[in-house]
Amino acid sequence: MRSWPAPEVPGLTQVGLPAAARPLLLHDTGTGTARPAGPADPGGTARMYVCGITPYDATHLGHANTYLAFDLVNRVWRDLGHRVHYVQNTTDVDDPLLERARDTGEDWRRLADREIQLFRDDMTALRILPPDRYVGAVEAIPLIVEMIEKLRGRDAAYEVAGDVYFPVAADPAFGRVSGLSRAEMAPLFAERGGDPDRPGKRDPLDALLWMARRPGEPGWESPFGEGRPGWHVECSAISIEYLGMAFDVEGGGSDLAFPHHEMSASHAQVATGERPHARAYVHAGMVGLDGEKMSKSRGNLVFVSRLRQAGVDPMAIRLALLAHHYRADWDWTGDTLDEAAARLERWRAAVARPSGPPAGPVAAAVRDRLTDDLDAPAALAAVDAWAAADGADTTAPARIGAVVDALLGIAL
Ligand code: 5CA
Ligand code: ZN
Repeated sequence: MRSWPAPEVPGLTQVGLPAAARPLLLHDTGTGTARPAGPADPGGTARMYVCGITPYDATHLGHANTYLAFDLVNRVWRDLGHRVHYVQNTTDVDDPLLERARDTGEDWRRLADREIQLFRDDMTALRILPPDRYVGAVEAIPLIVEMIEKLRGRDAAYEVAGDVYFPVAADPAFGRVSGLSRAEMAPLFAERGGDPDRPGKRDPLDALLWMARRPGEPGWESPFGEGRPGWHVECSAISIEYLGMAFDVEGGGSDLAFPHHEMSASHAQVATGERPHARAYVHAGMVGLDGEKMSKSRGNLVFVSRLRQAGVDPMAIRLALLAHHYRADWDWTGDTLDEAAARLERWRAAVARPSGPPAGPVAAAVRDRLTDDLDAPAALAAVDAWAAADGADTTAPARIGAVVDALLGIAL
């Protein structure tokens, strides 16, 4: 599937700043610790998989916040001199998409294509670096079928009334991704698309790999009957195909830690006989509106595209999101955007000055704060301090513009 256009990322050594040196530390959900993420050698390639949207509605600020967090990871790695191999999926066939299409009478494929295009446009406007591979579930069906065949070959798949399930007991490492106990898993599994009470399952937590075609729904041929893929196996199959095992970071919002990333890892580990699936599982916090998580099912959404249509500068949206730590849960309010727009104006005025305080210490502070588990709010504070102070360094405004562009993705 087509990705979206990449914004230019200025090299900071080209504008006379020193090379970055401190490795990136990221908080890993399973271990609860911040650990170095990415290759050890400076010229090495970092590999990242981030779960994409289910395209049945427009991109809201919660989605944007999650993709922005991993955009910072991408930018910090590049600044360190790494090449980045970045893969993202889009769940272009799944229950919520088919339900929405049925409710509105629209063809599900048309709905998915339209929302994917809107997502590309939103990501482009927000200057989110595109994945090198953007892969839809539908186009990945041959990979998914191959992976389910591998699981069947290892006795790690069984049928319930024509549907195929994965027995979680097949993976001795099940539970390491989320770090949750079984008692904590049970309610989350039921809440997030699982079917713990289905008769015939060996374990309530066993996850659906393949769903036999239901009347009125699309289906694809497979050795285990016509049907469509389960959700978790989609991300296992796509990530392994394009990144291999033990890639550096798997990312998404915190609602994906369990069951989605846990199950994807177990499928991958059992199918390949290797572990881990990813070296670190990194999760962004949930953005809410008026005290509730922003979600399509709750209908309390602020869409990026609506704000853009209303004439809001996408850089103000980006700054509004950056003002919150990526792992925090927080609420969007009317003030969030006003404050960001005011900051953007201050920064633009500051880089338009003929001179300012030297850029070197600011670049060092922004890098320092970002490599420490992406502390964007502290990085913004360092730029705020520069913008508020006077200085005689005539190279500084252009250099600060490059720092803010390369590391924070803000075009001033
Ligand atoms: N297609 C699957 C992943 S394979 C999916 O979860 N799609 S989604 O459209 O529901 O969400 C896309 C991404 O946005 C996921 O990483 C999810 O964790 C994140 N997300 C969803 N709602 C919010 C929210 N309110 N705040 C922050 N991130 C969110
Ligand atoms: Zn996923």
